[in-house]
Amino acid sequence: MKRKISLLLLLFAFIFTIQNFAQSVNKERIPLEHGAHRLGKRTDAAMQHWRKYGLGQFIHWGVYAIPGGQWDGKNYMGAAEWIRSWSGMPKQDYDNLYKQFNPVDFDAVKWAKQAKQMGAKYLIFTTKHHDGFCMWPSNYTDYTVANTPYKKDIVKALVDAYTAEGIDVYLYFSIIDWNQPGYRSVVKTETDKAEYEQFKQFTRNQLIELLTNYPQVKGLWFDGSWDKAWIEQAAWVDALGEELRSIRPGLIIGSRFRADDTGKRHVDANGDLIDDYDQRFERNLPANLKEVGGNDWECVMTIPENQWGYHRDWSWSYVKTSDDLIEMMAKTRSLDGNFVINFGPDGKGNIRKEESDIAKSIGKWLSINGNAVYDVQHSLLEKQDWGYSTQKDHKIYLTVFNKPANNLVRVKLPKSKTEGMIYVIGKAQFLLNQQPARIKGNGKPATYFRDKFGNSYYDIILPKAVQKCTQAFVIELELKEIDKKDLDNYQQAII
Ligand code: H76
Repeated sequence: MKRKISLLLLLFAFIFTIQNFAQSVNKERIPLEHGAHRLGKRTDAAMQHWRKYGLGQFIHWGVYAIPGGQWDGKNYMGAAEWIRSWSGMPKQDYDNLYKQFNPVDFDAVKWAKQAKQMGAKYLIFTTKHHDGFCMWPSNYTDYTVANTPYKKDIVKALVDAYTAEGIDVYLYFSIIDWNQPGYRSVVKTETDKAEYEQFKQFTRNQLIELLTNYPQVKGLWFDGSWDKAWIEQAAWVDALGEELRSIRPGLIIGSRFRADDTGKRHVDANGDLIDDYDQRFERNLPANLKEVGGNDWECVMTIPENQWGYHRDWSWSYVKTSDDLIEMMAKTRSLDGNFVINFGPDGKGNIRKEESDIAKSIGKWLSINGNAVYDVQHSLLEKQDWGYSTQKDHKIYLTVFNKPANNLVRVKLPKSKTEGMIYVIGKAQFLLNQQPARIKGNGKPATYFRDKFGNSYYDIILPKAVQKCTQAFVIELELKEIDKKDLDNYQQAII
């Protein structure tokens, strides 16, 4: 008996040691001074607010809107806001374009009202793209809107107009600056080093200037931060980030600002997200929640394939429809991200018709189905063929993008984690016209059935009005957890 006990003890000790060993291997982390400074999501009010947005508007506007992807009779197929760098485009011509910048049709209030009507809850605006042209009168360079025929501060006009509409403003800022003599993509020589130091100070000055000039701004959206020269400055950039956050408590900065000590971007060498939300999903959506990795994230999307600034010619790539964008927005929300649609106004300050039409039609859709998009999270339901689902408290929203040919939406319910309990649908209605859904059971007047594998489903027959729907529609459900043995009573009760 004694021997048995001591053998057992020995066995336990052995298991314990192995477990400890495995844990310490798992836990072994690369020590980083400039990696993620927090594990998991930010929990403060500013970030909780960010998480509710659902839909944002991006605006790319600068002197590149004047050529609009074309110069001297030539059509440049690359991104219009990059035209200065495309071979064939004379740099000198580009660098003088600002002398013509005079967007006489620009009306910040009109843009803000349109964004509001579309249902956007935040704006990201290009204060400075890679060309270095500043849409605000910066004290640190002459290459700004102040020295154009237009003269006026565009950033201020937009911050004020959007804020007045209740739309939060984030400032896009490119680290790359082709107009600054000190800018380098790589620092090789001592001269480079000295010049780059100047550039770093210039960048810091401009960022502090932006936060000082526009106190309403909620965050900074960085781009062009992939250069080796910038990545090598990880420690300095990290300190700058802290400084910016101290100027504006609650400031939101995505994963594109800084690299970690080892040069890794977005996620650090330990796999943890750098800063407040994942900015990798540009023009691409994650496939599932696993890819999201439990982080906040955002997808910025162009309407044509890859045009951000105004391009006169949209004929050569697929141009997304409002339905395409609604599907992406629904998918994004079902995976806990924010979806942002880009607009590229022309050189006069007009938003093109294709974009205005999209804004209108998304706005119309959201005015009915907004509950499925704003202030929601991914739902308890697994991904199903008819579309995407989101959840707020006990309400689940099904955005049916693929209307079944048999007009029957089959909803597979999650399994209850509590022994003896099952999920049933307490209430179901279409947001479309607030009609209660007719729910069909298994040939008898019931709402629910189980297959032989123990999966539970509801079959929702689409009413005539919904059958005619040519766009995605939303069904709102309320799930209930009930005792399995009460199912029969319950079915009778809700018919
Ligand atoms: C590459 C690149 C840039 N990042 C996008 C958000 C656009 O600004 C594009 O020019």
